[in-house]
Amino acid sequence: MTRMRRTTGAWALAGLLAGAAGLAVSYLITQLMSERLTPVSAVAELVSRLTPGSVVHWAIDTFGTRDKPLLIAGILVVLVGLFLVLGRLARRSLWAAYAGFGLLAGVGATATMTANGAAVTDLLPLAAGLATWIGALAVFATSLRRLDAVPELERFEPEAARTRRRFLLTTAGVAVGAGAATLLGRVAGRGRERVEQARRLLRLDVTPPRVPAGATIGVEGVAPWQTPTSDFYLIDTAFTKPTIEPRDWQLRIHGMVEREVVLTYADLVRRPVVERWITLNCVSNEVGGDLVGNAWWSGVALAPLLEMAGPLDGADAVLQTSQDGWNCGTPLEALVDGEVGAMLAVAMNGEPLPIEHGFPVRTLVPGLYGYVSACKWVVDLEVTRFADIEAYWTQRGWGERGPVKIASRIDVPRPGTEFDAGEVVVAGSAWKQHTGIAAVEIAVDGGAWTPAEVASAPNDDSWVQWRAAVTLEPGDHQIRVRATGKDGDVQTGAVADVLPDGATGWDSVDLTVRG
Ligand SMILES: Nc1nc2c(c(=O)[nH]1)N[C@H]1C(S)=C(S)[C@@H](COP(=O)(O)O)O[C@H]1N2
Ligand SMILES: [Mo]
Repeated sequence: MTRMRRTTGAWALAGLLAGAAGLAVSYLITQLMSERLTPVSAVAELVSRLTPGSVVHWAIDTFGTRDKPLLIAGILVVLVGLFLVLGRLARRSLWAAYAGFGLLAGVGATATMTANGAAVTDLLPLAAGLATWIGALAVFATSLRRLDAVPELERFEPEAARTRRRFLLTTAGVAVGAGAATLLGRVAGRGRERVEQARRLLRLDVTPPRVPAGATIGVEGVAPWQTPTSDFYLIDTAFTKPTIEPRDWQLRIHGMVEREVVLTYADLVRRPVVERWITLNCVSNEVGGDLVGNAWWSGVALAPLLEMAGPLDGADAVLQTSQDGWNCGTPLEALVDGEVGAMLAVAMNGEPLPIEHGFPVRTLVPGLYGYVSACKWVVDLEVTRFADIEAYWTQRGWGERGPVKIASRIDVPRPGTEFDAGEVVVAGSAWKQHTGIAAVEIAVDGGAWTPAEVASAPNDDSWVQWRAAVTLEPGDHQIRVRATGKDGDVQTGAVADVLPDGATGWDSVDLTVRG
């Protein structure tokens, strides 16, 4: 028994060091991938997301706006405690300790995958961290088992001393390794940190968003008319997000043009600012899906820039290329027609673009799906012909031009909601950018279409909210929605998949009225 107790501290230390090594490795990999969140900060975000608003307000009042670092520090303290416990547990059952680390990784994975814009590759740092936890603990356990096996009487024999030395060497090795990974992570993360810094220091001549009166329909549960930046959907193929300092950014406009134009960031923001509410949506958005958002974008009109370059006759496309190599082909006419309002955006909802949304500059073209138009981290515009190019998604079977299709969505009630007999309020959003929504209708149980009330929108490029009240008999019901564009286009009920050029079909909700 005394022999066992002798190494309790050593087992706990092993747990701590294995834990620290795993954290360090996952940190290093997130920095190498220039990810926004480490597994720990993802958990911090999840915790603050799950915390009631009143508690968050209290925390901000009490600790200032730096509640996030505090939360991260708190999580690290909890982790240190758990690592020590898991180390001790490993002596009794190595597998139980592995399971404990697995559980912690599971929490990290949940937090990572529920964060906005999560992709499976975001789990890579976590997987590497878990492998490190298990590997390091296994190495420690082997060496500690040997130490535990030394009989009390032989503690001072040379053999025992050698075993102890081996453990101490392992300890030092893991500690140095963890320290080195952390330092390397800091170095690797410097690029992103510098860009975040530059972004924070930018003073752009843009106005903050003001949601126009009348745009909100006033039904709780409808997606907010202005999508908060932190909830705005994220789609890109970039494994590591480009980190570009404004002073290093350049845009080259070339190809079938009279003269090549090269613009720096300073050149760009010196030009008149244009600002507009624009709803952006993804061609991969399913009927009823949420790959759509509405924001207040500030930037510079694209048409005059292309005019400066002077597109040549015969050109009908612009191949836009991102710093990460992704590209898209956009109809030239949508970019040179000033009325369309295509822009190089530098700010979203009154703040410089977040790195994930394309900092420092991205394109926006009202009326086109993102995959053919909304190039993030844009650095190159080549005026060309569709016949001569194949962009990233067109190579993969998606439509070449990508005009948005009219869509409407039911946000309220949630599917399966039960009501008492009486009036049921149905509400949601509808959009057809650059055309505008003229009407929204609902139909109960396949019956006649009846008009819904449509809120106003400041322009035809942003979505509208709508609501309708219906009185339903007891029983199960299905409500459908369809929209009509200002061009008279009535949303079709024909069901089409998102591939190759956007889903069609009516969104519906099933609900029950109690008798
Ligand atoms: N560089 C780059 N830009 C990109 C993409 C991409 O993969 N890489 N995806 C496009 C797609 S498919 C969409 S829907 C929008 C999404 O923009 P968001 O992530 O800011 O919402 O960006 C577009 N711009
Ligand atoms: Mo997309």
